[in-house]
Amino acid sequence: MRNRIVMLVDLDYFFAQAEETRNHSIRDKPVVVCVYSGRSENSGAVSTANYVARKLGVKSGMPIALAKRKLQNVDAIFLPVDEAFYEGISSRIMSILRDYSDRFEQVGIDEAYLDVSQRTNGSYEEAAGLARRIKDEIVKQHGLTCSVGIGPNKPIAKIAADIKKPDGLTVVRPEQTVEFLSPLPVERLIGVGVKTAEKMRALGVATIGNLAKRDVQGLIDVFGKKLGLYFHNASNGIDEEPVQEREEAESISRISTLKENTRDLSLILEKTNQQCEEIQADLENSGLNFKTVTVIAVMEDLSIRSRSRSLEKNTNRTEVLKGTVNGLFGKFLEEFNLEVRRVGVKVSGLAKDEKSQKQLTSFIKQG
Ligand code: DCP
Ligand code: CA
Ligand code: CA
Repeated sequence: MRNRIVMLVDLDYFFAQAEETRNHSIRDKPVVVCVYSGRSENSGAVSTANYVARKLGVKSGMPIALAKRKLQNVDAIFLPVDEAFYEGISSRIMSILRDYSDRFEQVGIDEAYLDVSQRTNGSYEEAAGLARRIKDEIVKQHGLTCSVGIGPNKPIAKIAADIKKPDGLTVVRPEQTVEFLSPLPVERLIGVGVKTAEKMRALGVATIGNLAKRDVQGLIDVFGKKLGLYFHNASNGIDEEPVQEREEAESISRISTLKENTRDLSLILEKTNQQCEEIQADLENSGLNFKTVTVIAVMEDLSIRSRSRSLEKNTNRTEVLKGTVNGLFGKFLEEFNLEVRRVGVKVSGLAKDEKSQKQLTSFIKQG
């Protein structure tokens, strides 16, 4: 049987690196991307930070105030998250990755598994070359680095990608898996959290190698059948989960902050029209159309409001989307008396576009 080869591609310090691409001058400074809760100036949490900031002790999930203390004597850049901007980059990179894979599975905004067994003919050598080409293309097209792990299955590819960051490329051949996994702490395995790790440590199991040497029945006695078996297999580098396309997105949305709070419909529509066009591009790329349109607004007092309208039948026409959004926001402003701070558009009730379906069938028939 041919080698199975799975690749995990994960973008480095994604939100912060995305910010660096639109403002090169912040590159060498600590960059911290924040989710501001809006309650007071520094309330909220760090979403992510570049490696300059990480060296100074800043981490994802940390309170913004703490990050500011860690960086108080340096020229650091604090920015609010801009999901729409990152989503846009992400979807363009994902479509590059999809083109490089036999089978593709996106698992987060900045990472995906690629099954490349077929196109590399089971050669790890070729897979490494392919990974280098992918890395080059993402740098060339988007100016972003990523870290790649290559292995015989998903968990090994994932652990391999995490081992060397940023801009890493780690290849673990089937015959190297035991040697690769053995010295790593058990927490590296998916499903081993702090509590389980403690329990394992109490049994004298600290590394994946220790775990692999345990008798399966002993593990089943302690953790139950399902988990015991899983730990046994995982620590021995065994995993059969296929790389599988996820279900279609149930909705596509964009949200962003207005330059200033406003009740001016034309200013709002300027932003939402842009969002509608981005959504339309996503729909087009995935051959989908929509039935329901939702407008979302974060008001000046940070309350969130939304209004929806469902159409008679599915469509993917931008004019219909823009028109519906226009109508909904017009009514919306009559209904609420506050100024609007952030606006968003969401389409749902997604279905495969018949036209693209037909094209696909006729394409198959011809082929
Ligand atoms: N993210 C977040 N809050 C967290 C973790 C992550 O908002 N607690 C967001 C910001 C990250 C993005 O998700 O940029 C991707 O998460 P990763 O865990 O892949 O982390 P990064 O890409 O930031 O860093 P790394 O270079 O370690 O992959
Ligand atoms: Ca990442
Ligand atoms: Ca990630």
